[in-house]
Amino acid sequence: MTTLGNRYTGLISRYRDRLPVSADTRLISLGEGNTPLLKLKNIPALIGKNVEIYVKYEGLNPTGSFKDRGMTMAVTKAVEAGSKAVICASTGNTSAAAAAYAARAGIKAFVLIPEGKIAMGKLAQAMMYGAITLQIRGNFDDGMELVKQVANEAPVTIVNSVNPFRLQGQKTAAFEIVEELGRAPDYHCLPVGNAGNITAHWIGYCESSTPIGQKVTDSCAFCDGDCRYPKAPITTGRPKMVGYQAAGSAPFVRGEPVLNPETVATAIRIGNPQSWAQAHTVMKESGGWFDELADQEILDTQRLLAMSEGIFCEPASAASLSGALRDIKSGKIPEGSVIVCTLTGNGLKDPDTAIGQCASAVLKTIDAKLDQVRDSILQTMGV
Ligand code: AN7
Repeated sequence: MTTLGNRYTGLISRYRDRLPVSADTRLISLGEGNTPLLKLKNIPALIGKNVEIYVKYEGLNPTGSFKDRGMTMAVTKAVEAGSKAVICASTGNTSAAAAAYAARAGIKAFVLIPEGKIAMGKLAQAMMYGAITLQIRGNFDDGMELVKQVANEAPVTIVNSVNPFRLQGQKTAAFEIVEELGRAPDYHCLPVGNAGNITAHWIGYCESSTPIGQKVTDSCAFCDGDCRYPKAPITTGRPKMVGYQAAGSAPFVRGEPVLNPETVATAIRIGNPQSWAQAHTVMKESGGWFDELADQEILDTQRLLAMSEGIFCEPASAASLSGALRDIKSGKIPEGSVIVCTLTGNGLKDPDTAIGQCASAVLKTIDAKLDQVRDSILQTMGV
């Protein structure tokens, strides 16, 4: 089959030489990746610090989150292996992505989601893309255990990030950043749930900076000391990786699993992270750290980003910037630093939480009369 012109056709085609696919692998893609790396213009001045902050806006992926990067690989490899169905447990975004890529591939998707605890947009996506959507009376961690067990008893491929192809797809975000900046950032901040994404980014940064033939990182399931997918390094630097959790679901900060995780940032309402060991390796190798944020800090930053930069991310995503701003203010992240924060998901995913925060402040009801509209404008502008 030929393709017309010079279209962008997704991250596997772009990074084919650094991903575990062969020339005749049928690629399942929705044009994911290639997301904007936006430099914040107003927030650094607001906090009075001389730093360069970039946000990687992963909410502009086809299903509205970074999960598409991993899912294009996971579903491509599932189809290559002859699988007819994929399954995942999810706090919402993984289920949306699994459902969409399965639809694209023409196979079935089964998704287990915690009843009442996923954002409305994500539920709409899973249903609309035609996934068999099983709401469980339990949380993500319960769902994850069930998925692992049922995969032994039914012909389904797990597409949670325990599937190593997921991390291979997600590592490409680091490639894009290094290529665009011409160097690695000094700090890379992410929200952490299962810690798959922070691990994947570290793999990507390491592959971008490891001479051919050397071991890339202990976090990579494909790296056995003689990496199967080497590529000439394009930079020598690597960032410190910083992972932020919601205080009510912060197993990495507690040092042990959290039994009943709670947070308004439902995407990261995870108490028993699947990439526990890898994430600790990432911290050791990169010199980074984990920290936690109160729900209110996360929401305040979500709103600050929307109002002062015009960028709308979901609550979980705001944890990366929220933590970064706190650590910049305290000096833990020093002035002069180049910082990248991943905005993992689109703000439109969770309209209820957004409206709940702003309604009384910015939503006014008036009659459909010229004078009332005019007065509202004049009052607001102080004229
Ligand atoms: C917006 O969808 O785990 O640390 O089931 O949706 O790699 O788990 C979502 C995770 C951050 C955390 N931000 O990433 C799921 C799910 C958003 C997310 C994370 C998620 P990991």
